[in-house]
Amino acid sequence: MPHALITGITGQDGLYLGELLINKGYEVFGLVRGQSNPKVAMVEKTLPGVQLLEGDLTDLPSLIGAVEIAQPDEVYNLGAISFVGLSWRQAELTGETTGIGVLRMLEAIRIVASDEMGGIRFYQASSSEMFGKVRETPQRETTPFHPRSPYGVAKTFGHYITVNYRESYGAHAVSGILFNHESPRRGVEFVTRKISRGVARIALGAQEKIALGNLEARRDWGFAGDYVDAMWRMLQRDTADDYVVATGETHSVRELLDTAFSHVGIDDWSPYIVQDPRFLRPAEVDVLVGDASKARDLLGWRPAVDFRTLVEMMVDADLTAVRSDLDREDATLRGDAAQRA
Ligand code: NAP
Ligand code: G4F
Repeated sequence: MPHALITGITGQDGLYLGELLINKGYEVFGLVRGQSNPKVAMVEKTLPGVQLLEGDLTDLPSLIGAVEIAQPDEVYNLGAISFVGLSWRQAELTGETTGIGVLRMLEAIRIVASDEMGGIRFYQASSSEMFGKVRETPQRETTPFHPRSPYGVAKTFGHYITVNYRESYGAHAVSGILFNHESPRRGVEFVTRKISRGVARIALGAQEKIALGNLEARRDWGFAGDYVDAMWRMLQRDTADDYVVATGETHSVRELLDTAFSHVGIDDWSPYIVQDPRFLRPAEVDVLVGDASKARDLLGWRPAVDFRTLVEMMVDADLTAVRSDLDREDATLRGDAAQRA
């Protein structure tokens, strides 16, 4: 039974990857930070049999301890401060976690593996944010980086230190340059989920408006469940390399609004959207679209879920969740009224 250690197991990708690896027969270990992380129960329910280990990407000894206990064949480094907007407000923490955290994870492997680094395969969750102010379209593995946020800068460090450990120490270290990927498990701070949840609440009468920033930004949005399969495929290759993972299509936030609102029968969404300067960024990534032909040719990877299906899946999941929240609130109100009567 191969062992895998996943940092960021409480996040969107950690959960999908954990499911994929358990289904493939792996023993899965997950790094969880904090002394009482509220997501532990949810992770244990979603990933039966997972073994959770204490650790933090800002604390090297805890990473060494996790690698010693897990004895992993594969390490997937998904942990990060991943919200670009937050990275300007907490730039130092972002650098420590999203950037230097990669170096600490690689060092933990090097120390435990006693310089035989190649024996533990390493996946780094790199990002299309590294392309930033894009130098060519579509973006591919050879496109130069021009990051536009502290997050993008930290990811660029993480990418290059991964390449450097491959070249310096013979680490089997892979960098997956993934474009935006979403799902019903996406955090509510990201634009896709903010919109799918807002649309569901508006359709059910629980909210009046959604406040958004730049509606013209364009992203290459895919489904997270498809993308974790690409991560696993990368680590199965005998040679460590870098791969772009993307759908090859780009859509604006406006198109996202069109698709989400039309799914609940609303054709004109303008009365429901307010533009709020708080959600504009100091420097924007205007357009991203990836060329995943290397992943297609060498990994046999292709996305299965298209943009419309993804958005509709997210709105449907939020309709179900919001309905059940509203039912619970109703039941509580009825219970309170019955007690008063
Ligand atoms: P996510 O849902 O925000 O999950 C981030 C994870 O990082 C959480 O489990 C979080 O733990 C953990 N984390 C944060 N700080 C940590 C620390 N100091 N030590 C250990 N763990 C820490 O992100 P995601 O969407 O699953 O993305 C996974 C990875 O892929 C991230 O590195 C992200 O930057 C990268 N990426 C994502 C996309 C995308 O579109 N989703 C695209 C390219 C790259 P808590 O739950 O305790 O906060
Ligand atoms: O959903 P977002 O916050 O994702 P962003 O910045 O593209 O970052 C995500 O994808 C990266 C891969 O390219 C990952 F590395 C990163 O970890 C994260 O998963 O914003 C998408 C776009 C931006 O241009 C933003 O300005 O949507 C625009 N936007 C407009 N209004 C908004 C909003 N974004 C958010 N979060 N909230 C808004 O109200």
